[in-house]
Amino acid sequence: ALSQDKLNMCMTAKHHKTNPGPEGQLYLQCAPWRENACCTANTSSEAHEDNSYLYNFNWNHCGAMSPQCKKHFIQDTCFYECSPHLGPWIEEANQSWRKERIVNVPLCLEDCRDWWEDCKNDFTCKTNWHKGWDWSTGTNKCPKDKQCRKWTDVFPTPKAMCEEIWSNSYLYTTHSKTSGLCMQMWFTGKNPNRKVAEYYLLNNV
Ligand code: FOL
Repeated sequence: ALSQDKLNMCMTAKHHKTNPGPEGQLYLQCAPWRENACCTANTSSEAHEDNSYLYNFNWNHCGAMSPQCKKHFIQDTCFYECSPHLGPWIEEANQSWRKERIVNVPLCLEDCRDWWEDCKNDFTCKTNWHKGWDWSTGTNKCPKDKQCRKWTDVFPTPKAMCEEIWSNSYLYTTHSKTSGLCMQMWFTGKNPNRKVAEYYLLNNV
């Protein structure tokens, strides 16, 4: 569109709808977005699959990812694909697979900390999961020069993980979910993130 409503829009990316709107049925962890979403029902169910057609991404690249860790990656996928309130953080991306991306979305402390805590006994080989994989088999494998290491060696802190894993999609904050100053990956009921986006839009930060 010529003019965009920054408080209610979808980024131009691989699977996002052109405009947000209601989706009768979003699957499991993506269900909180059903009243207004940038994802389709199909995308929401794929978000729960290993090696889904969304990005053919293999969470189990250093052995099986634990279920408690994987649930956060599923939630991140729902947040990334479904959120209609990311307007203040959408920027141009010169990438083959998307025209736009999100940068420095202020993530609530609990969401980042719980994610890292639930993954800290898992293993990975890379800090940035966007780039540098071996895709020769059709799904991402660790490149030869990157060995699997303990999660905590790759990501010493929640901040390191939340910021580095998706190329600074997220900004680590010490704001809690009740502050109104951070975006929530996990919520139930009415989407609390519109008010947060409104705040950042108004205050230009
Ligand atoms: N979640 C959040 N919060 N932000 C994101 O940006 C995000 N992005 C994805 C999933 N969840 C997200 C998409 N993930 C490749 C790898 C991961 C991926 C999408 C694509 C990929 O094809 N990587 C290639 C380079 C491709 C290129 O940049 O041209 C590689 O070298 O591994």
